[in-house]
Amino acid sequence: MSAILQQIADALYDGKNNEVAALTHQALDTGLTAAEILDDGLVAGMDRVGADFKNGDLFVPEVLIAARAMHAGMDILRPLLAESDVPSAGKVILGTVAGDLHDIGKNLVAMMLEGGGFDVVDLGIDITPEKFVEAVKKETPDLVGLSALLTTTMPSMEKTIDALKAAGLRDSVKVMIGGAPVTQDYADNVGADGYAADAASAVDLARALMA
Ligand code: B1M
Repeated sequence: MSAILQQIADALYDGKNNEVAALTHQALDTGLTAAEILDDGLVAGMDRVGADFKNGDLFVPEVLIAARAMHAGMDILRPLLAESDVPSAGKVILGTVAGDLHDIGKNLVAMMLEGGGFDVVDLGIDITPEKFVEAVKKETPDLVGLSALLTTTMPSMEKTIDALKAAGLRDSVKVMIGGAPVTQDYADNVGADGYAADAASAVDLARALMA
């Protein structure tokens, strides 16, 4: 990997957004493509953030700061990527389920997925099954991600999956779920395609579901 891409990954890991922006411009000036800078600079840096978050070496504030640095680079690359038709890793619709207002974890998942090269449509909080169904019809995503933080709102996950079935959309998407009270057993019981315990694992899971 070229030295400048390594520098971008390092600066992103350290949350240095101005440095990431300057290095991204510099990398473009040296002739590297937007796709190379995305994959081997920004995504590589965010993958390291994800791995260290998963193993407890980084915490939520550091991940948020790194995500801000990733956005500084993405803002420069986005128009170039749109022009060059670089395929995304996949399109994900994400939301916190009906009745639930918690979004800190869901936002982290969104940022990490973006850092992993996915297009993310974040529907927000308190999203009813009907709104998920509408969004799947409109956006035709590859994946639907459901987040819940309350034991009382976990049943909204099953209701959302049932609504996708009733609308004839279940086979067109993979459904991944997560949130503090959610478990793999629960995911199996409600017929989700996968469960992730944290934001970094959500990226691994999304990649596996796309494979
Ligand atoms: Co609430 N709350 N809260 N709260 N709150 C909890 C969740 C609670 C455990 C606190 C407690 O009692 N100890 C408890 C739930 C108990 C239960 O159901 N078993 C609780 C309660 C009861 C409530 C209210 C009912 C309180 C009340 O009003 N009486 C109320 C409910 C409101 C509602 O939603 N309808 C309420 C309200 C709130 C605030 C609004 C004040 C605020 C939310 C602010 C916000 O999100 N914008 C809040 C907060 C902050 C919390 C705690 C303190 C922190 C949650 C959090 O952000 N964690 C929480 C207690 C705790 O966890 N210590 C608590 C950090 C975040 C990074 O982690 O969200 O787990 P987490 O996300 C992780 C993983 O779970 C995973 O990845 C993330 C990053 O690694 N993940 C996914 C999440 N979504 C995923 C999706 C995926 C994959 C992975 O795939 C799609």
